Formats: sequence, C-alpha cells, structure tokens
Amino acid sequence: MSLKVYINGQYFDKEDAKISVYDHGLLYGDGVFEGMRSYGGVVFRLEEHIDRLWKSARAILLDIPVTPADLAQAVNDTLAENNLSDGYIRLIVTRGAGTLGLDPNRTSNPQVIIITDKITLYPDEYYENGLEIITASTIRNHPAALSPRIKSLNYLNNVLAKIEGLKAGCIEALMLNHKGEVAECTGDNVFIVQQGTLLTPAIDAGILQGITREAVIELAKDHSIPVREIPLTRHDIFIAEECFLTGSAAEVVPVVKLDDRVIGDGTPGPITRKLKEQFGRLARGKR
Ligand code: PXG
Repeated sequence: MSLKVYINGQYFDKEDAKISVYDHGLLYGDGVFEGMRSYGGVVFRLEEHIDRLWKSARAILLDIPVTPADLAQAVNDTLAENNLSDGYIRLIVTRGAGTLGLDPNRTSNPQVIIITDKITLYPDEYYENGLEIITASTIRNHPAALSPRIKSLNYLNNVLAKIEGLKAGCIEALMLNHKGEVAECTGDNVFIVQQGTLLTPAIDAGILQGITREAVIELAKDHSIPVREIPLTRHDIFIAEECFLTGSAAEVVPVVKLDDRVIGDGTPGPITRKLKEQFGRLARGKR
C-alpha cells in the first residue's frame, strides 16, 4: 500500500502528491517546515513543534490557513492513515502558487503538507563509537539576513555545509556563526562537557531553538548536571571532555573527533551516554 500524503486536508498517494511549479516554496524557498518523530504512536513534543512552526510563519508574514489544534490533529490522523506508530513526520507550509515575481501578495493559498514515513535511523555504530565531524567553511545564516530561529525552506547554506562534511567523509558538519563562534551543525544542535558542566551556545549565537536541545537541558537539570548557555569556540570543543549533538531524527549522538582532534578519550563519555539513555526513555514515555 502506498504511503498517503496530506495536502490541504486531503490525502494523496505518495506518487500523486504534487505541488504547483509556481509555488513560491519552490521558486523562492518561501515557506516553513518542521521535522519530528513519533514513538509508539505518540509524537514527541508535538505542541512545541506546532508552536515553532507558527513562530517561523509569523516571522515571514505567512498566515497558516488552519488552527494549531487542527494541524496537530491532522498530524496524528496522517500517522494513523499510514499505520505508522514509530515514524518521521515532515510538516511543510509554503506560500502557495503565484506569479513569477517575488511579491507574496500575488500568491493564492498557502499549501499545508504533511509527509509521514518510516524513520531512517543512524546506524548503531554511530551511537556506540561516536561521530567524527569537521568544521564547514560555510557559516550559519547571519541573523540580520535571515534569523536562524526561523525554520524556513531556505536551507541552502546548511546544505552546502552538509556537502563539505560529506566530502570529508562526515555525516554532520559544524557551522560557525558570523562572529566565528560555534553555532550548531547542519541539522543538529551541539553540546560539550567541560569539568562536568554541560555547555551549549545560547539561542542568540544564531541557532535554531532545537526541541531536542530543550529536552536535554531539562534532563540535565533533573539529574543535577549544571548547564550553561555561553559562547563557544572550536577550541572549546577541541579541549572538551565530551561532545554530542541533538536533533529530532538523531536524538542524542556522541561526537569523538572534530577536525581530526580527538575529543576526550575518543569514546562517548559518561554524561553523553547518560543523557542519551534518559532522552530515549523520555521520548518513549518510560521515565
Ligand atoms: N539545528 C538545525 C539547523 C536544524 O535544522 C536542529 C538544529 C535540531 O532541532 P530539533 O528541534 O529537531 O531538536 C535542526 C533540525 C536532517 C534534518 O536531515 C534536520 C532538521 C531539519 C531537516 C532535516 O537531519 N532540523
């Protein structure tokens, strides 16, 4: 049976789920999105994802033509329609079809799309041995150009950084901000451990306010692990005891090398392993 894709309240077979070539989401990357996961039929922090989608949309003056409650329901309905209990969900709202000009006022109606699919997980080996990553030369969006807090359909600099990583044999790449500080990876937030304290860049370093990041900060606090949100440099990562990434797809994944420098003893550290396990329990609802 073909997967069903939700577009504006209707389900289409995957093969027939199509959007106009005049859609400004395609023409200009004019739209917003969310990526989330469901565990045993329950979407992890669905409300937070919906809330972030609305904030992204507000920031680009895009009116989402349904209510947050109806969209949350549509996400659950689409998962049920596809019999998916452990899945990945991509929620997209585009500006809609318009003319071949930038003017968003000349578009018709925003397109609301929900794609649900089986989740493709990183191999176990990445969690057991940790990732090796590199620093990309492509920086994160300058906040004065396009706020990195907006999860927009413009991910081109992250795509370019990802390509740099892949060429170096790494599945993730570290991105700096316009000040040369550590921002985040192409699709994951970054944490380090120094002297038992968890450190991560603050939102004003120009990063996405990751939902997994927030959950990990809460878990650390629950387990009396001190957390500080401060500016970090590559040097801080080089000399860290531990490093890990967080994201909806990856959950918590250890990093053991940055730009060929071994981090800590080169294996996933105890705080990383603890938070990974705790996050797994939280997402799967057994705390
Ligand atoms: N930073 C950026 C830039 C992201 O796009 C995260 C951090 C993690 O946020 P959450 O809320 O998921 O904890 C993201 C996540 C991918 C992929 O292929 C990742 C994201 C979006 C699209 C694709 O890994 N976003």
